[in-house]
Amino acid sequence: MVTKSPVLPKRVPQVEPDQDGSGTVVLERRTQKTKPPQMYQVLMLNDDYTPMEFVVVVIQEFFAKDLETATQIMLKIHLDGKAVCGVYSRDVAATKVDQVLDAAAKSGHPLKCLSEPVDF
Ligand code: TYC
Repeated sequence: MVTKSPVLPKRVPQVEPDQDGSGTVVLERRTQKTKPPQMYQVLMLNDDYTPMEFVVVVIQEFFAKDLETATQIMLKIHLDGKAVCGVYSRDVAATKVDQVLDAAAKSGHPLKCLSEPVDF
């Protein structure tokens, strides 16, 4: 007669093999092995020369914000000296900084932007 082996859950519980031949197995709940990736915030800095309208357009264009949100961020930069425009993975954050600095340089504005690890 052909007997089917029972279908057991594959992953839960985790059963460690009987390593020392004692017949004892360890039921173990594994802790998470992978950490979430470090994220980077893109900050824009205030200056006395870049027009407010230009900053609002840049924030809308490169950080996908609507007009009202972009205006609020621009005003925060103007009043506090800096503000976070968005939080991204390292490469995306670096690209955003390049895009902003490029657009500012092409328009002749001294607008500055940088990225730093979150919890810096
Ligand atoms: N302070 C600028 C002005 O009064 C406006 C400004 C806002 C500049 C934000 C840069 O990141 C900036 N024209």
